[in-house]
Amino acid sequence: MKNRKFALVTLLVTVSVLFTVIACNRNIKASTSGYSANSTIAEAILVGTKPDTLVRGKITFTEKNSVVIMKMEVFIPTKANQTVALHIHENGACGDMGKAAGGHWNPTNQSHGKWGIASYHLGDIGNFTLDSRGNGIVTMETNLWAIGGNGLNNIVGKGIIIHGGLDDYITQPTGNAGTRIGCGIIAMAKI
Ligand SMILES: [Cu+2]
Ligand SMILES: [Zn+2]
Repeated sequence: MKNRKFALVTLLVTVSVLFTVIACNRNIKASTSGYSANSTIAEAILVGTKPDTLVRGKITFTEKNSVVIMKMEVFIPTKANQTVALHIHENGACGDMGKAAGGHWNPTNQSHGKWGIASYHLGDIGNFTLDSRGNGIVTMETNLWAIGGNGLNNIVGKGIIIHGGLDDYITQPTGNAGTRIGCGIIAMAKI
Protein backbone atom coordinates (compact mmCIF):
# COMPACT_ATOMS: atom_id res chain seq x y z
CA MET A 1 0.00 0.00 0.00
CA LYS A 2 2.78 2.39 1.01
CA ASN A 3 4.70 1.55 -2.14
CA ARG A 4 1.65 2.24 -4.29
CA LYS A 5 1.15 5.62 -2.65
CA PHE A 6 4.80 6.43 -3.17
CA ALA A 7 4.58 5.41 -6.81
CA LEU A 8 1.53 7.60 -7.30
CA VAL A 9 3.18 10.63 -5.68
CA THR A 10 6.30 10.09 -7.80
CA LEU A 11 4.19 9.91 -10.93
CA LEU A 12 2.31 13.10 -10.03
CA VAL A 13 5.54 14.96 -9.30
CA THR A 14 7.06 13.76 -12.58
CA VAL A 15 3.99 14.84 -14.55
CA SER A 16 3.91 18.28 -12.93
CA VAL A 17 7.63 18.80 -13.54
CA LEU A 18 7.11 17.83 -17.17
CA PHE A 19 4.28 20.32 -17.54
CA THR A 20 6.41 23.04 -15.94
CA VAL A 21 9.24 22.34 -18.38
CA ILE A 22 6.83 22.48 -21.31
CA ALA A 23 5.32 25.72 -19.98
CA CYS A 24 8.79 27.29 -19.56
CA ASN A 25 9.75 26.34 -23.09
CA ARG A 26 6.58 27.98 -24.32
CA ASN A 27 7.45 31.19 -22.47
CA ILE A 28 10.91 31.28 -23.96
CA LYS A 29 9.50 30.77 -27.43
CA ALA A 30 6.86 33.45 -26.93
CA SER A 31 9.34 36.05 -25.68
CA THR A 32 11.60 35.69 -28.70
CA SER A 33 8.92 35.27 -31.34
CA GLY A 34 10.07 36.55 -34.68
CA TYR A 35 13.70 35.64 -34.08
CA SER A 36 15.06 32.21 -34.75
CA ALA A 37 17.49 30.61 -32.34
CA ASN A 38 20.57 31.06 -34.51
CA SER A 39 20.28 34.79 -35.20
CA THR A 40 22.23 37.58 -33.50
CA ILE A 41 20.39 40.68 -32.41
CA ALA A 42 21.52 44.21 -31.61
CA GLU A 43 19.44 47.28 -30.91
CA ALA A 44 19.59 51.02 -30.37
CA ILE A 45 17.20 53.24 -28.44
CA LEU A 46 16.82 56.64 -30.08
CA VAL A 47 16.40 59.81 -28.07
CA GLY A 48 16.52 63.53 -28.76
CA THR A 49 19.90 65.24 -28.53
CA LYS A 50 18.25 68.26 -26.91
CA PRO A 51 15.65 68.14 -24.13
CA ASP A 52 13.19 70.18 -26.21
CA THR A 53 13.23 67.94 -29.30
CA LEU A 54 11.01 64.90 -28.90
CA VAL A 55 12.57 61.88 -30.56
CA ARG A 56 11.49 58.41 -29.51
CA GLY A 57 12.51 55.33 -31.38
CA LYS A 58 14.04 51.93 -31.53
CA ILE A 59 16.17 50.16 -34.08
CA THR A 60 16.58 46.41 -34.18
CA PHE A 61 19.34 44.69 -36.12
CA THR A 62 19.07 40.95 -36.72
CA GLU A 63 21.84 38.95 -38.35
CA LYS A 64 21.30 35.57 -39.89
CA ASN A 65 23.42 33.82 -42.50
CA SER A 66 25.68 36.91 -42.76
CA VAL A 67 22.79 39.20 -43.66
CA VAL A 68 21.81 41.99 -41.27
CA ILE A 69 18.21 43.17 -41.31
CA MET A 70 17.59 46.59 -39.79
CA LYS A 71 14.20 47.84 -38.71
CA MET A 72 13.72 51.30 -37.25
CA GLU A 73 10.54 52.77 -35.82
CA VAL A 74 10.76 56.39 -34.77
CA PHE A 75 8.45 59.19 -33.66
CA ILE A 76 9.54 62.80 -34.25
CA PRO A 77 6.42 65.01 -34.18
CA THR A 78 8.31 68.19 -35.12
CA LYS A 79 9.36 66.52 -38.39
CA ALA A 80 5.91 65.34 -39.55
CA ASN A 81 5.73 65.11 -43.36
CA GLN A 82 9.43 65.93 -43.66
CA THR A 83 12.38 63.96 -44.99
CA VAL A 84 15.44 63.57 -42.79
CA ALA A 85 18.72 61.65 -42.89
CA LEU A 86 19.82 58.58 -40.97
CA HIS A 87 23.45 57.48 -40.59
CA ILE A 88 25.64 55.22 -38.51
CA HIS A 89 28.36 57.39 -36.98
CA GLU A 90 31.74 56.19 -35.77
CA ASN A 91 31.38 56.70 -32.00
CA GLY A 92 28.83 55.17 -29.67
CA ALA A 93 28.27 58.47 -27.89
CA CYS A 94 25.45 61.02 -28.00
CA GLY A 95 26.77 63.93 -25.90
CA ASP A 96 27.32 67.52 -27.01
CA MET A 97 24.04 67.48 -28.98
CA GLY A 98 25.10 64.41 -30.94
CA LYS A 99 28.50 65.76 -31.97
CA ALA A 100 30.20 63.18 -29.72
CA ALA A 101 29.14 60.52 -32.25
CA GLY A 102 31.87 61.84 -34.57
CA GLY A 103 31.80 61.50 -38.35
CA HIS A 104 30.04 58.92 -40.49
CA TRP A 105 31.14 55.35 -39.80
CA ASN A 106 33.47 54.64 -42.73
CA PRO A 107 35.58 51.51 -42.17
CA THR A 108 36.08 50.97 -45.90
CA ASN A 109 37.54 54.46 -46.48
CA GLN A 110 35.09 55.54 -49.15
CA SER A 111 33.61 58.92 -50.03
CA HIS A 112 30.18 59.89 -48.71
CA GLY A 113 27.31 59.03 -51.02
CA LYS A 114 24.04 57.23 -51.64
CA TRP A 115 23.88 53.65 -50.38
CA GLY A 116 24.44 51.13 -53.16
CA ILE A 117 25.52 53.66 -55.77
CA ALA A 118 29.21 54.28 -56.56
CA SER A 119 31.03 55.31 -53.39
CA TYR A 120 29.39 55.49 -49.97
CA HIS A 121 30.20 55.07 -46.29
CA LEU A 122 29.00 51.88 -44.58
CA GLY A 123 27.09 54.28 -42.32
CA ASP A 124 25.24 56.02 -45.16
CA ILE A 125 21.76 54.58 -44.59
CA GLY A 126 20.13 57.59 -46.27
CA ASN A 127 16.95 59.65 -46.15
CA PHE A 128 13.48 58.70 -44.96
CA THR A 129 10.15 60.52 -44.74
CA LEU A 130 7.97 60.78 -41.64
CA ASP A 131 4.19 60.54 -41.92
CA SER A 132 1.68 63.25 -41.00
CA ARG A 133 2.00 62.41 -37.29
CA GLY A 134 5.78 62.19 -37.30
CA ASN A 135 6.09 58.42 -37.38
CA GLY A 136 8.74 56.84 -39.57
CA ILE A 137 9.70 53.28 -40.38
CA VAL A 138 12.92 52.31 -42.14
CA THR A 139 13.87 48.77 -43.05
CA MET A 140 17.02 47.67 -44.77
CA GLU A 141 18.94 44.50 -45.46
CA THR A 142 22.66 44.16 -46.15
CA ASN A 143 25.54 41.70 -46.07
CA LEU A 144 28.04 44.55 -45.62
CA TRP A 145 27.46 44.84 -41.86
CA ALA A 146 28.02 42.35 -39.04
CA ILE A 147 26.68 42.20 -35.49
CA GLY A 148 29.63 41.50 -33.20
CA GLY A 149 32.92 39.84 -34.08
CA ASN A 150 36.32 41.32 -34.85
CA GLY A 151 35.57 42.51 -38.38
CA LEU A 152 35.82 46.17 -39.34
CA ASN A 153 32.16 45.93 -40.39
CA ASN A 154 30.91 45.26 -36.83
CA ILE A 155 28.14 47.78 -36.08
CA VAL A 156 28.03 47.13 -32.32
CA GLY A 157 29.31 50.11 -30.34
CA LYS A 158 28.63 52.59 -33.14
CA GLY A 159 26.31 55.58 -32.95
CA ILE A 160 23.10 56.18 -34.89
CA ILE A 161 22.23 59.75 -35.80
CA ILE A 162 19.03 61.25 -37.19
CA HIS A 163 19.61 64.67 -38.72
CA GLY A 164 17.16 67.54 -38.98
CA GLY A 165 17.53 67.80 -42.75
CA LEU A 166 18.14 65.93 -45.97
CA ASP A 167 21.30 64.13 -46.99
CA ASP A 168 22.20 65.49 -50.45
CA TYR A 169 24.41 62.41 -51.02
CA ILE A 170 27.04 64.70 -52.55
CA THR A 171 28.57 67.08 -49.99
CA GLN A 172 31.73 65.60 -48.42
CA PRO A 173 32.00 64.06 -45.95
CA THR A 174 28.58 64.60 -44.36
CA GLY A 175 25.88 65.00 -47.01
CA ASN A 176 25.10 68.38 -45.40
CA ALA A 177 22.17 66.87 -43.51
CA GLY A 178 22.03 69.54 -40.81
CA THR A 179 21.82 69.38 -37.04
CA ARG A 180 21.79 66.09 -35.18
CA ILE A 181 18.34 65.80 -33.62
CA GLY A 182 18.23 62.13 -32.59
CA CYS A 183 20.87 59.72 -31.37
CA GLY A 184 21.31 56.14 -30.19
CA ILE A 185 24.08 53.64 -29.53
CA ILE A 186 24.08 50.18 -31.10
CA ALA A 187 24.43 47.45 -28.46
CA MET A 188 23.95 43.71 -28.33
CA ALA A 189 20.36 42.98 -27.35
CA LYS A 190 19.61 41.30 -24.01
CA ILE A 191 17.04 38.62 -24.61
CU1 LIG B 1 24.93 61.64 -39.88
ZN1 LIG C 1 28.47 59.35 -45.10
